[in-house]
Amino acid sequence: MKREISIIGAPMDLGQARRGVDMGPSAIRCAGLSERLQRLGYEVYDEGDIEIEIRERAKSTSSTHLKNLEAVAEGNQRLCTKVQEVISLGRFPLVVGGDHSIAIGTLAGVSKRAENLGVIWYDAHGDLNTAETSPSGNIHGMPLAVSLGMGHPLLTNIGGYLPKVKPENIVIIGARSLDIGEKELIREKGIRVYTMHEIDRLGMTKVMEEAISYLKERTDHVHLSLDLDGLDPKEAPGVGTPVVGGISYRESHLAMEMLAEANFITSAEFVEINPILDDLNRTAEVAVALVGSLLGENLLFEQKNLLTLTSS
Ligand code: NNH
Ligand code: MN
Ligand code: MN
Ligand code: MN
Repeated sequence: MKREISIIGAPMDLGQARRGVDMGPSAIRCAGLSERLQRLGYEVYDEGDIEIEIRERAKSTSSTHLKNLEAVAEGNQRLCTKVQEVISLGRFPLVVGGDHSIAIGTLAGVSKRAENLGVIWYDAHGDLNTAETSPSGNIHGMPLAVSLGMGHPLLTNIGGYLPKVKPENIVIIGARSLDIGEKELIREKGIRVYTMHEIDRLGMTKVMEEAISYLKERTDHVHLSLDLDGLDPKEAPGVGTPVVGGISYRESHLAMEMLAEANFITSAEFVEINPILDDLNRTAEVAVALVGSLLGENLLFEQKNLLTLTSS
């Protein structure tokens, strides 16, 4: 029975334009992440931060409109290696960002052990752009496409293999800002998406029940990639690309609690927390509270067992 968690900070801000998201890992630590998990009974190892090039030295060298391409790729290769190391020790990898481009490295790290990695992408956005469809050249809008094997080879080849995930093993939750090329890709690949419309119509309970049984049927490991902009900006204001009309704080807790009950998440990441844009440290505090729910706070309250977090 494994009850060990490794926190890995990825202070990445090169996948998008706004300053400050590199301070996300620090903000989450300040909000009491380790202590929260220790109180739940886990053995917590803080692995510190992955080395990421500073912005001032990170300009792309090759002829591409993908911003900071090489430095994003290098940081993600390091993250992939770290995640694999943590997994080999039998620990649950909990990656904290940093912008969402770090999902490239996390997924490269976690998908190696899986035949059929499942991914829950909790986000206002699809992050399914490629160099051709990206409106911005920002790599944080691309990690899910990259993980499908679509995109610049410096990114798709991280970890030395591709793809990391199959389209039918992905569930996107909370989408409300999808670019045209992303919508086409979703249709073409048959990716399962619960937009805000479905969350409104079905309710979060039904959405999560469906998502969980869908993934349980077809995957052997499931990664949660949670972009704080999936939540409504009223409740999580410290994000670089807020989109109104998002998932509520309570709905998000419900979603995390249902994942804890299903006991099948084997890795997770919380991204896009930008303390410079925040209202004090509120968004990091929301993230820490959601991590608590994901890792069984409510189960403990109900006197059920701690999650086992078995990794294989
Ligand atoms: N779709 C836009 C882009 O590709 C915005 C992506 N921004 C995000 N994604 N925060 O989660 O640039
Ligand atoms: Mn995202
Ligand atoms: Mn987003
Ligand atoms: Mn396995």
